[in-house]
Amino acid sequence: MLRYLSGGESHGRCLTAIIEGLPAGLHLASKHINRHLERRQQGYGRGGRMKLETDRVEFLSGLRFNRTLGTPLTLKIDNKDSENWREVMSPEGERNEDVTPVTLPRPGHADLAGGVKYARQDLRDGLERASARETATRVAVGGVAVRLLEEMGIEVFSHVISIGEVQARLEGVSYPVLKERRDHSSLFCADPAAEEKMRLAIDAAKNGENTLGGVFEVRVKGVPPGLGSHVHWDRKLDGRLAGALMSLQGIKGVEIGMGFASAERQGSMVHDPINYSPDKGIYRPSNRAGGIEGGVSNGEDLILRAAMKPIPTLLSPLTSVDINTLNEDRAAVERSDVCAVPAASVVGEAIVSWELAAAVKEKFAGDSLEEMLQSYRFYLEKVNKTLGRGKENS
Ligand code: EPS
Repeated sequence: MLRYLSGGESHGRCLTAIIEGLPAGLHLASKHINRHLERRQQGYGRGGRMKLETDRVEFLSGLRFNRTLGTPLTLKIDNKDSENWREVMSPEGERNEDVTPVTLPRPGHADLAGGVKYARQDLRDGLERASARETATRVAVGGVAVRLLEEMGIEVFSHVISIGEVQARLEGVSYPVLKERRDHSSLFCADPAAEEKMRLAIDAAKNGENTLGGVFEVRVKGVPPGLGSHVHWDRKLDGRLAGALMSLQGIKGVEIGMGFASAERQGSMVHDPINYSPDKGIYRPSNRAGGIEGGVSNGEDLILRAAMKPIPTLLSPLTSVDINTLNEDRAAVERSDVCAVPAASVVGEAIVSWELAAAVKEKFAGDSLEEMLQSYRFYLEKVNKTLGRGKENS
């Protein structure tokens, strides 16, 4: 079983994660993680915090000469900004009188619900952990998962498809072009014309002291059929991926393949026919299902989309209530981002990578990478035979 726990507050000293269940012998270096961490810090519309941080991973256990040991892998990312928050976030000692408590919860953030649940008088006790700073850990952990998936030829890719009301038009854009354009876009959006309009929309939101959400898409290539299972609810791959994406800060909706649009059409316009040709074997001429049927990957690309609400911290705040005085007032203002959809797309990629790596580990269990790969190849041979592909069929 592949699992992890993470710790860390937004303005505490550092973020940490411990991953358990990685196979031994996986090649891993900080550069494999830092490339994703760097991307997560980018994106037009982010606030001042990202100028202070340079997220880099440090391995504290589980790795020896760039090979995993099969022991718990401990990761650490420093919060550079913590230097400016020593007094406020000190783990020990007496609280300084100058440290003003946060008592005006921001609508849309975890401030009020978290404060009530954990019985905190200073809402900072909860908001520090609810902050999207935590997503740096998810990206680091996802980067490790990406290394495992790469060994199996599985590639995870994400891009932004809308910001506010501006939608990217991507009909007919091939996958290599999509990747190329995404990598050259300040919003990780593969439609340059839409990107221009999205930037203007972000500027307008900023000028109006407002924020903007949007939608990102995650695609996965090279997924073998058979990840997840139809036999029990908590093993269904779509349920696990959707649940994991929903757990990302700000996400209010997830769809797979045709998603919500499939509810408006008749069955023949929704399901993907099953075809056969001697050269391809059994194949699917379309992929409206987004690569998952019955909770099991069907060998097609996975296609998932997640909708992010606008950031709850507003420079012109909504009405709130002071939890001490019960007087209505404007919500607290914290330094924040105007739009973090591009960053969320990088986190979404990491989240999907992690869930897939966990599913891969379950299906091709092994204590060493070699053992896992052996099981993987054996299984693929069987699959190809069943689907009438390759020599076995001639
Ligand atoms: C966040 C508020 C901002 C964001 C932060 C998420 O942080 P700060 O309060 O320090 O300005 O920048 O995101 C990150 C720190 C990050 O690394 O993504 C929030 O309240 O959720």
